[in-house]
Amino acid sequence: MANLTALANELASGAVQVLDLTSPLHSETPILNLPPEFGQTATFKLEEISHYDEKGPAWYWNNFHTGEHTGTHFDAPNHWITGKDLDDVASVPASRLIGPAVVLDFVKEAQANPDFLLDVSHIEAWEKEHGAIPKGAWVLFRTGWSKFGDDPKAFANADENGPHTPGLTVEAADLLGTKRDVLGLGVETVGIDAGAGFSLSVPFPCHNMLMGNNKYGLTQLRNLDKLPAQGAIVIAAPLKIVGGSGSPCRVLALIQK
Ligand code: 23J
Ligand code: MN
Repeated sequence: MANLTALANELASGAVQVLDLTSPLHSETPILNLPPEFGQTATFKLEEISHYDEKGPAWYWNNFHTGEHTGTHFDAPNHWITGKDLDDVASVPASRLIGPAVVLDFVKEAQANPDFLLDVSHIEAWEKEHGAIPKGAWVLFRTGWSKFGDDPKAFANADENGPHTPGLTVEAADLLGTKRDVLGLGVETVGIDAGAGFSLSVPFPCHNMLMGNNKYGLTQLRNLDKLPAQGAIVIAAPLKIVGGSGSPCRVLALIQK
């Protein structure tokens, strides 16, 4: 109780700030493009119902059309075959939507090499410098990729060999999946796996090992540059889609000024 009163006071005074880590959701929001033999996700679309007009003289509202995995979104365990018997997005406990955030800053590496893969040695070196990844943490992989977020072509960074965006090695995905008690992995890119994730020795290792270990993904995050390496609290709020594999998601961070 005392802690929540202190938090309320610090929110009111600005000593604790609320950051929005969410990308705007609109018809140009980048989506994942899989090879053409696979089913494709949908872009976001608004469909107007009425706008203070003959269809509704005092009200404006829309229907919307979107993929579950469009824009800043949450990957639930049942999104991947390895987690097929685990939680759908509606069953994820609310207590597991909020946790301490750690921010692993690999902007320099991703800038030098868009195919940069975070490996176990990087995570261990980060922990040596900043302390252990706490229990129940959101692990946020900062790559600077969000600067391309308003340019779908640059965001996908694809050539004839497919997309080139940073991600994690199989071993690093296994570390987060099985050797750290985390909520999940948050990234700035279109999905939690590298652009070349399909061609790794375990295809899409982050999906495979996080979903398979009842952990979650958060994508297309912004403003990670405004977070400390340790000390922020992150709240993810996916829609409670019954049976859903994920959802567009508002992601907020609390930071101490
Ligand atoms: C389906 C297949 C491959 C991938 C993805 C979805 C995602 O990235 C996603 O949004 O979950 S890599
Ligand atoms: Mn997804």
